[in-house]
Amino acid sequence: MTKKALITGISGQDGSYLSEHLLSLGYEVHGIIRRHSVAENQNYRLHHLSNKVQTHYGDLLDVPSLMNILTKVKPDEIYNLGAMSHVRISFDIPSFTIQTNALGVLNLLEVYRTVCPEAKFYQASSSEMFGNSVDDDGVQRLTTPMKPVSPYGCAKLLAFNLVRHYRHAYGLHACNGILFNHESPRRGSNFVTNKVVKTAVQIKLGLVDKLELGNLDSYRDWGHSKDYVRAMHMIVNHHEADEFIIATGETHSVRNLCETVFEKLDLNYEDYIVQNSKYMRPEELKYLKGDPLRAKKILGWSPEYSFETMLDEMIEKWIKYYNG
Ligand code: NAP
Ligand code: G4F
Repeated sequence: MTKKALITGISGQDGSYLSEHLLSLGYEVHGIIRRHSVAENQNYRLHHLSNKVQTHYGDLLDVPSLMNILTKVKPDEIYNLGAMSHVRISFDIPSFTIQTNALGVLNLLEVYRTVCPEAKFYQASSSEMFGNSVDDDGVQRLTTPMKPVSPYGCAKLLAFNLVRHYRHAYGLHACNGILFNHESPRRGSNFVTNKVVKTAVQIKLGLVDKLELGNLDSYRDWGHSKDYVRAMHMIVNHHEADEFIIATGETHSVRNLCETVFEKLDLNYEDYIVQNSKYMRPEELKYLKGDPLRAKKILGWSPEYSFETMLDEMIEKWIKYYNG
């Protein structure tokens, strides 16, 4: 029988790649989208899938919409990717962030356990939950203490614990994937990788002459979204509900990201970067490097993209875009 998946946040970066992946596996794919005043923005990452996925208006903060959609769809698998996903902006809209990223998850868990408790559930947990905790060997793993340093991280940690609690208390197949940063040509252009790539291409083409950034000395473990959505499906379909870290095990500074991208375009990043305090955070997460060993051993997951091939794909996208 055809399996049904329901994705919250289907219009986001991961939602669009996950839809493609599940369709390729023969799933019937449903997704929740929110109403936008510009109708085209509701599902612009899904235009190429418009006849293949079924979308429903809803919101994690609107319990009746969740109740209606889950009752109608009766999914076999639920992927909760919906969130206010920008860490710096979470300092500007902390209340909305906590409501969506934590209470929204509680809303969905309650409706899930009432309407379709036999379904499997995936929660998009985040390496931002670790804050500035690092093990002595310089990596974060499942046992590393979680001490978030942003409203976003605090909300994700509450949601992570709620998912754990619902699994234990109600016997639900509810899983957490703790995913480190992952990027792609579909990444929002106000996240640092896509901002650097887009602006470097604009500089190369003579469209702008500088790149304004915040902290250049933080480190991130950057993978590709396409690889990470494969992991989501593997986590949900593991025989027991569990928690996994998905990361590359490699870390780069924002400065090194800039150096690499500008070099690929035969430019020197030092000639163009201007620091602007507007892009700094009240508290910064300084260093991320995840340990993916457990996911590799137990799930058989491994990434196909490298840091370099991911950036090449993103550069190619912006060059094509500006060349019409
Ligand atoms: P994204 O591109 O920002 O997508 C977020 C999605 O959530 C969008 O479809 C957005 O809809 C939707 N959304 C926002 N508020 C909502 C609400 N109240 N109700 C329902 N949907 C709502 O993020 P992403 O990069 O794909 O990330 C997917 C998930 O993984 C997020 O939960 C994120 O926090 C988490 N995560 C991401 C990373 C990463 O590096 N990408 C790492 C770890 C965890 P609109 O388009 O209408 O705003
Ligand atoms: O690209 P970022 O905004 O990603 P951040 O904050 O690490 O969050 C992303 O990854 C999390 C997983 O760890 C996800 F949960 C979350 O949803 C999101 O996808 O910033 C990366 C680094 C930070 O240290 C930031 O301070 O880049 C630094 N940075 C420097 N200048 C900047 C800028 N970040 C942004 N967005 N814009 C800048 O101008």
